[in-house]
Amino acid sequence: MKCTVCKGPAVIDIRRHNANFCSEHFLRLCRDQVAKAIKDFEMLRPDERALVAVSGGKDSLAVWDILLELGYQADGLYLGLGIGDYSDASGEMARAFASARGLHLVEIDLPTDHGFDIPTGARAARRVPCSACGLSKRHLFDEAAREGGYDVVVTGHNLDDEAAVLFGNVLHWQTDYLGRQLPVLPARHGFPRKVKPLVRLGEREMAAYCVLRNIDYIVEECPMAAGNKHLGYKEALNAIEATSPGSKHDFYFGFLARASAHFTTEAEAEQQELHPCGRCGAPTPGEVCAFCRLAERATAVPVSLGRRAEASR
Ligand code: Q46
Ligand code: ZN
Ligand code: ZN
Repeated sequence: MKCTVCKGPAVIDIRRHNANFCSEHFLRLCRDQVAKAIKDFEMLRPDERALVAVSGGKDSLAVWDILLELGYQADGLYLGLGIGDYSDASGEMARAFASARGLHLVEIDLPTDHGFDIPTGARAARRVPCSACGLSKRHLFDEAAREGGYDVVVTGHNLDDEAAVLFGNVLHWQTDYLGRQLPVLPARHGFPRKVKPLVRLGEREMAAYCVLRNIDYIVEECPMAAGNKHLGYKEALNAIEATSPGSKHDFYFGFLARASAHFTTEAEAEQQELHPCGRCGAPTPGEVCAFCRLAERATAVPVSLGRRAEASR
């Protein structure tokens, strides 16, 4: 297998590009794809400060690395979710990456700083863990970006993630979500801009990127992900992609080019009705935001004392 660019020995094939790459040209491809996404969707300018939501997984560490390689100003934000050993190990990966490179990592620990962990919060609020987790992450990322004076929050969602979310939203015609499923959400109502620079790169490419760049990342999935519908959607799309390379890309980018605008009016209408949360000031459609309500219910249940004592910043 030879590199399509230089004819040297290739280390990876990318079927949707019908091409093979050596290490150097693969790393260049990853940077070029991120640069193209940033330019096409006007995600980020070099004079802006970005806060990268880092989980310790391959995608978020890779996007942080690529942004720095491209010359952007990017700090990291690690959020400790209190999900047992998984959180301990993922925090260590994020810290090791940052300290080896002398980068600034902002840390928030849900059990220490807000008095509850995701498993407790989900049980108390009778939500599935990923729902309690997702709303906590959105809230705390926004808050940290506002407090730190960052212009934009960056997440490591890749093409596989976005195609799977789109697949689920189309399957159930969740039109309000479809209107917001964009690689850039502009800043408004006190929310910072949110961008997903990895939308042109797949999961397998991000794992290869980390291996070739010697980035250690947490390989285990979050234990709460078991039974998560998105894993099923990813498997379904992988089966389609195997027989028809490029399908995920066409599905997602075809949606952005030809369909997403049809759903934005509904999403915009919801945005208009936001006002500050009575407790924390975050924009919300109700009196009290979803995070404050979750925190209130979750802290009514004592967090296991062991975990609280263990949690550290
Ligand atoms: S961390 Fe949180 Fe994920 Fe774990 S609880 Fe679900 S959403 S699966 S990316
Ligand atoms: Zn090459
Ligand atoms: Zn609030």
